[in-house]
Amino acid sequence: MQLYDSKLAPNPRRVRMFMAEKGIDCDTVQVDIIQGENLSDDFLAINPRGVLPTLVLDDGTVLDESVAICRYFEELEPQPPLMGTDPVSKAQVEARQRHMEFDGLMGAAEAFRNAFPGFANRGLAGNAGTVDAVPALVERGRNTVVRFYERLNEALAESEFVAGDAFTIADITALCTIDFAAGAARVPIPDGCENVKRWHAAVSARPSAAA
Ligand SMILES: N[C@@H](CCC(=O)N[C@@H](CS)C(=O)NCC(=O)O)C(=O)O
Repeated sequence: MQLYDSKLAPNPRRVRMFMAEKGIDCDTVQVDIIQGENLSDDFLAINPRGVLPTLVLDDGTVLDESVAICRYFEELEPQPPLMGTDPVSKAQVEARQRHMEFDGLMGAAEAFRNAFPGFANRGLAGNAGTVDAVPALVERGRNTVVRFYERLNEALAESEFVAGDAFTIADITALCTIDFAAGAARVPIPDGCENVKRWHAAVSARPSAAA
């Protein structure tokens, strides 16, 4: 099993963190997105979509999409459960994980992608052809992230973790989103979002956060 990974990117980090929580290890291959290695013929022969993370199983099966890869690991190694434990909690975790992606990660990606000079003609991730960046999307993406922080702050007033009282994949997506938003997209956790700050400190202290 081999994980095609990219150290600085948020989606591969989600999978690394998920694996670390479960104590799963595998060979990794670093692919430099900034230099466009993900668009090389060699990588497109593995994943024609040109995105990371990409997991290649021993029988040659190729899995992409972070959550699909996590689902595979959840089935392979159910403990500790990170995607819910019964019909209701599984649905709730999935909903919260999607909220973190749509409310936060997409806005942060939009803000970063459309501002970063190296992506001036790579406005969409992966093998999407030549797509110009749209500068107006930087502001829109940043505003989306601010709304995400505010909503998350309200949710974390009610529960210890993003999807309730257990640490799940929704926390992993939220942490990777926030660290990417605060760093690459330059939208740190605003003052006033004290619940988010408390949660962020706690989740960042988990050993898996260093994965
Ligand atoms: N929905 C996909 C998104 C994958 C994705 O966009 N990954 C980014 C890295 S965070 C990527 O490969 N970018 C390549 C590029 O920017 O060309 C997933 O969750 O795996």
